[in-house]
Amino acid sequence: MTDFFKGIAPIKFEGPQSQSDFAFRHYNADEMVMGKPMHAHLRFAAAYWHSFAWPGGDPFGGQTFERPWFGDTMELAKMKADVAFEMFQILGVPYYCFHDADVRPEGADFAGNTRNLDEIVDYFAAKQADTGVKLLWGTANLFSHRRFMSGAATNPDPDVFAFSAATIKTCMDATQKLGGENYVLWGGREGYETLLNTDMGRERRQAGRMLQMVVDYKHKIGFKGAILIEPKPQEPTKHQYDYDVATVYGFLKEYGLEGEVQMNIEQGHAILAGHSFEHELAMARELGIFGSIDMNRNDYQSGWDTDQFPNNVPEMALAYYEVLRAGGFTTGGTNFDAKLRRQSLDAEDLILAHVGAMDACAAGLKAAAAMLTDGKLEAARDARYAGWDAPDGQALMASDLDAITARVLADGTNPQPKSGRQERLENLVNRYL
Ligand code: XLS
Ligand code: NI
Ligand code: NI
Repeated sequence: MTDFFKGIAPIKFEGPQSQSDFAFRHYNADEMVMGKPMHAHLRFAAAYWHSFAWPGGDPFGGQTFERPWFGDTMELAKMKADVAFEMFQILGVPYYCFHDADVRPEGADFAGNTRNLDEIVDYFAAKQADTGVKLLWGTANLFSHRRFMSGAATNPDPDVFAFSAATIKTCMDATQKLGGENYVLWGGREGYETLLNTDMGRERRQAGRMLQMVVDYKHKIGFKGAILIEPKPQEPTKHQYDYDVATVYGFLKEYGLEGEVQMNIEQGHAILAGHSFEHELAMARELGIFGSIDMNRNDYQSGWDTDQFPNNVPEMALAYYEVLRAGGFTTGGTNFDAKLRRQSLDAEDLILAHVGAMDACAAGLKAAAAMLTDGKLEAARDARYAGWDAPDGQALMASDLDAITARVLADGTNPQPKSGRQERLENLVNRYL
C-alpha cells in the first residue's frame, strides 16, 4: 500500500439520503436495472493518463500537481501503478485504460520503449490478478513525442509511419497479454494544419493502409476484442481526418473495414463536432458500429476539449437512452477520459471526481432505463411513423416515381402537417429525472 490516498476507504453505496461526500447515492453495483446489474450496464473504466500522468499544465503555466511518482524511471512507473490500482479499488471500477506512454518511462529508442512497456505489462498482469481489475482498452500514444508532430500514419516521412506501426504492434500485444477487451485508435495528430504543405490524398491512403494492417494483425494474433476508432473533429490539429462518426464510417467503407471497426465516442468530441453526444451514439447505432464511450464533457463556451468529469444527469440520461437502444455495451464500457481541474490538487479530489461521475452515470442510466421500460417515448415515436408500417407506406418503398405519381393523382393525396410534439416529449423526459 502507498500512503497517497491516506486511508480513504472503498466507496460504498449509501443511497440518496447519505450525508457523506465519500459515498455513492445512485451507483449500486449489483442493483438490477432492466434485468442486468448496474455494473454490467455501465462497465466503468478509469483513464490512466489524465489521473496519473497529466501534470496539470495549461497554455499559460506548467505543472500544478506534485505527485510522488512523477519522473522517468521504472521504479516511479511502478509506484504510479501501485497508486493507480489503489484508486481503482477504492472506487470499485472494474476496468482501466492506458496508452503506452502513460505507463512506462520513455526509452532512448523503439527497442527501449518496448522493453519498458513489457516490464510494466508484467507488473500490471500481477496487479490485475491480485485485484480483479481488468483492462477495458489499450492504445498507443502517437501524438505527444515530437517525432509525431506531423502525424503518425499520415506523416510525410515514411520512417514515422514505420515507427508508429511498430509501436501499435507492441501496444496491441500488450493489450492482448493483459486480456484487454478492446484496442483503441484515436487520431492524435492524424490531420493537418495547412493545405499548403499537405497532400491530403496520400495522408488518407496512409491512414487507410495502417488501419488495414491493424485489423490484419488483430486476426493474426487472434485478439478477441474490438478495434475502436475514436472520432474527433479538431485538436490537436486544425483539421482531423476522423471528424465524427459519419465521416469515419465513410472512411471505413472506402477501405472495406466497416465490419471490422467500431466507434469509441467521446462526449466532448461530439460537442466539438457540432453534434450532441446522443446524435453520435444514435448515428453509430444506426450504422452498426457502436462500441464504447469516453464519458467526459466539454465546457460549452471554451470550444476546446476540456475533458471534465461528467455531472449533467439530464444529458447523460439521453446518452444512456441511446446506449440502451443500441442493446448496451458488449466489449465497450464507460471510460472517464477526464481530468481534474488544475487547481484540484488533493488526492481526495481525484477520488471525489470519479465518485460524482459514477453516480451521475448511474442516475442517468436509471432514468434512461425507466424511459425505455415505460415505453411512452417509443410509443410516441412509433405513432409518428405508423404510416410507414401500413400497407400503403410499405408499398411506397418498393415503388417508382411513375407509379407513385399515378397514385398521388388517383387518390388525390394531399398531406396535412402534424405536430412533432417536441415540448410534450421534453416534458415527458423531465418526469424521469
Ligand atoms: C483525446 C482523446 C484521447 C483518447 C485516447 O482527445 O480523447 O484521450 O481517448 O487516445
Ligand atoms: Ni478527448
Ligand atoms: Ni478520449
